[in-house]
Amino acid sequence: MTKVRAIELSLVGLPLVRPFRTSFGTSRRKTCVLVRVETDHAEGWGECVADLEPDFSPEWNDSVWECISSFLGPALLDAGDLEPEDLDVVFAHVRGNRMAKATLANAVLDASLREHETSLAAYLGGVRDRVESGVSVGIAETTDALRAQVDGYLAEGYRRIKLKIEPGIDVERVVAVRTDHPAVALSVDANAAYRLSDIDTFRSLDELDLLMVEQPLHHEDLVDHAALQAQIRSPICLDESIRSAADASAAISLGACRIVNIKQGRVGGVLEARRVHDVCRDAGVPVWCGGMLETGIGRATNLALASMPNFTLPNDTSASARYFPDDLTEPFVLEADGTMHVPAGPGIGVSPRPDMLSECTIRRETVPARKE
Ligand code: OSB
Ligand code: MG
Repeated sequence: MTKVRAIELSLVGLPLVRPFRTSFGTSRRKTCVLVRVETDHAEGWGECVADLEPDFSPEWNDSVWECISSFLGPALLDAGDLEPEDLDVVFAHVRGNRMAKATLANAVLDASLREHETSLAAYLGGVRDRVESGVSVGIAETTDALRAQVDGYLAEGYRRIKLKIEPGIDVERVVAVRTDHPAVALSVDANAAYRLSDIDTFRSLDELDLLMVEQPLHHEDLVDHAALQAQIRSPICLDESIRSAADASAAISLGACRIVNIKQGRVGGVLEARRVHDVCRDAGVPVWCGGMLETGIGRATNLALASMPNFTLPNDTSASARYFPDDLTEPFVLEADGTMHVPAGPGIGVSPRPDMLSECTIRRETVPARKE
């Protein structure tokens, strides 16, 4: 049993090595909420995957902050002794807000595992100590700029290239990269920017031997994804559409996807991510671990998750240097064979470097206990 006696929220900001452009916007800086919980015997860390605006998901940094500070945090402080697995019940009175729930739930799990001197990967039943890593490449200014970036990442050893696309900046770019690298594992991610009526674009992409087409259509439209999947050979992978194990199960039954991108933050934390993993495994659907440009805290969590058996495709778990001039934790590095080590220490196995944390902190608050 673990009892959380204090919860501290921080908003942190880190410069990115280069702007990251997707179909929904351009990110120049990473700004996220970090949670630190304190128990009698340990501390635990959670990093939120939300960003400044509700563009990728309905949540954003300020909504996460408010949700934890006003609802989830006080409920957790009131709950007394608990197991991390009990948090679903503690948080059940708050609907949605999965990214906020994930942040706090992951921090509690981290603290509990540190108390038990168990690594997150071991707790999850991880089967590998290194995970295959790919890289997600933002929409570049020009095709030549994109080709140069891809060449650089492949030279570093990344095992899969994922190109962000949007209507009008798609087929020509993907053809260019495919022509440069006929055998590389290549995928595209549309972040929900297309419609079923864009079928001609998908037919062209279908000729390029893609590993998958990620989230081509609207995030709430599983039926249209099923209709598209019936018309193309490339497997559809869902990201935004999958908010829970129930969503994964529905999407698979409908034939809306053949691959699932698991982001633990998007589905409410590591424990729900494990349930998504299990649903997909039982249905014979491979999964991989997505990323949200996390700092080392979120990356450590993701690497542990990706050590589970059904994570059989390269993950968006790239090295610290791909994202930040200076990471919040000790930097994560890519091995020459395109893998990354899964942290083996207790909990997520890493903590923020105190100097970096104070340098990056924009705002901090201690969550008050609920008023009587
Ligand atoms: O759709 O996978 C996505 C980053 C921010 C928001 C959405 C996505 C992404 C990425 C980055 O693709 C993957 C990474 O963290 O390396
Ligand atoms: Mg995606």
